[in-house]
Amino acid sequence: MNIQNLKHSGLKKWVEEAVSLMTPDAVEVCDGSQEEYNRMIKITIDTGLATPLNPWLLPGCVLFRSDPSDVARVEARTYIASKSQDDAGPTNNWIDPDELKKTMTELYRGCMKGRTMYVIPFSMGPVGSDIAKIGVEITDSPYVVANMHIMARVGVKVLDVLGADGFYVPCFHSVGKPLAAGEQDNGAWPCAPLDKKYISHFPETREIWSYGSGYGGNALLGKKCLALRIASVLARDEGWLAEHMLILKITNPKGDVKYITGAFPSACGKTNLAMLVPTLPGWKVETVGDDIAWMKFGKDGRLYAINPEAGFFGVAPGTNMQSNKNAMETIRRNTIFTNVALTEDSTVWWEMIGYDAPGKLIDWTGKEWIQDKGNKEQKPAAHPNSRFTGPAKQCPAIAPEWEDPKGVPISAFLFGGRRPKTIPLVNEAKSWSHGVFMGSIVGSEVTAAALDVKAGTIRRDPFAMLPFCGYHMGDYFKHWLSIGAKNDPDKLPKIFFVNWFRKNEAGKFIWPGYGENSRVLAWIFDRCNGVTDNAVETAIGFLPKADAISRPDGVSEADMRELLKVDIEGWKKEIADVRERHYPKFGAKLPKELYDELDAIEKRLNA
Ligand code: SAT
Ligand code: MN
Repeated sequence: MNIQNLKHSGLKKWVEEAVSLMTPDAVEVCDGSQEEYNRMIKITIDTGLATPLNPWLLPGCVLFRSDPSDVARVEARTYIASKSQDDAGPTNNWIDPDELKKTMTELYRGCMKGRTMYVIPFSMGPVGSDIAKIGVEITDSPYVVANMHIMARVGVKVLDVLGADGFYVPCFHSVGKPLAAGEQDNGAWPCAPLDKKYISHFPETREIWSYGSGYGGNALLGKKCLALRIASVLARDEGWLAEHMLILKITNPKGDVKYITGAFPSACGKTNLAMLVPTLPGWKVETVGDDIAWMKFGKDGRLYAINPEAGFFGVAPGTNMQSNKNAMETIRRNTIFTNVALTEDSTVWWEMIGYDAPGKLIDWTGKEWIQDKGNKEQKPAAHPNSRFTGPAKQCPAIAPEWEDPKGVPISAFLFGGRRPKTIPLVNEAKSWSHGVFMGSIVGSEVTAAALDVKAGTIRRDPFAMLPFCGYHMGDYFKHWLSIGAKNDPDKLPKIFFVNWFRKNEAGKFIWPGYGENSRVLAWIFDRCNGVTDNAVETAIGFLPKADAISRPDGVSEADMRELLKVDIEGWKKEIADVRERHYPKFGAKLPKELYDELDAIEKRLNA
């Protein structure tokens, strides 16, 4: 489609201005068709960026290898450019919006020379849903177009809903590598050096400007940039929630259904939990979303969630038939792999895929790689942040309701992190504000010392939103508290803290995790279903009674007692850590109610 087809005069003008600034060789408005997807893939194969995979074993799949400098989100180059720095808060990078736009306009000038500009109209959420939002991404990367086809709903159907004057979030993206006359990428992943990369958000004007990276959340602007950073601002202003949460559907043996959302920092198995295969007989878990939840109150006073995405952008290493059978089956066809290893028969391999490397591989840097299990220093064949982009509709466990425009009614929020000590297997908040307190202290213990932290400290990532909140985190906590104050407490979801990662003295995990987590979900389900005799009230919240959670193989009665006890000394340290090292990071905007919760727990622990 060409620009003349655009009926929305504001959109047309915006695209025309972008064309004169970025001077592409051609412009194309994406229609979202299969033909278009196939053409994007063909272009990337022809320019040497993509490798087609074995059509019998992985039909419709391709592999990309990015530049070694462009393998993850770049938080240090991600900006919240609100008018006032105080609105971005102390945990976001900030540049004055006028200054940032000036700098980036110069970078954008002529940046698409030698390339085609693609204009991608996309809907985050089912097209036409009241909870959904529309964005339009301008990009010079066919890899981005193909990924957006999978991760969002794109094309003509979105333009139809947008109409002549609908609201959309304008998103600029360029890889930042113009081509000279006759020059081609020739297999070299295009991107700009780190100090030229910018992932910028303008919350007041609801705009996203990204430059210099072609990878993941830096470039697929519907995901973290729109669905979290910009949407969190919209949600604050409009009284809803845009959260970094999975959404799952759970059915008990009687056929009763509940929906649960959950926030976990990275590397806690969020995608695995969303696609869990229960070991508990008669229970069923289905997937609505694995990464983001948008939630609004319905007329009945309940909170309804949609998954704004249409695909999974999941971490490959560690994904296998035991950790996540449903993900493995989702990505057998029509999937884009990025930075995994290539086998001799043109399939894919990664660390902890469940079997040894079959022969000689090409690693993610494009070099020959032969597995040497004796060599502990051997570099991995797949990049640790290598990814699959797979259509959600291909997931065998996808819930039939996953595209319901009304969303699904939420009964519980889960928060959790990797905590070898102190935090019990599961713990229900006493109240909404106690639950917000729990969300605000989420974190994982640092296992290997990093530059800025020593091993054993807790790296806290409140609500798993620290890198994704488009405004001051103190105001974000306040927004969560106000949701509780404004709505019927009996209709609000209950809030739970879970921890699958407790270790014993010998450093071994006490709880087996994965499908066995269904035992904990069953207790949570019952709590939401009005069961009251399965819990005891303690200083830190409601804990399961000794036999309220059935024990999986290998977990003794003593283990269970350990998993469910109130570790008074551990909690006192936790409280001190939050008081001294965590809450002060948010400055004067940290709501007093959260300090009140801290005081109240401390008092109960000392009683
Ligand atoms: O690259 S993404 O931001 O989409 C995924 C992630 O880093 O969490
Ligand atoms: Mn995520």
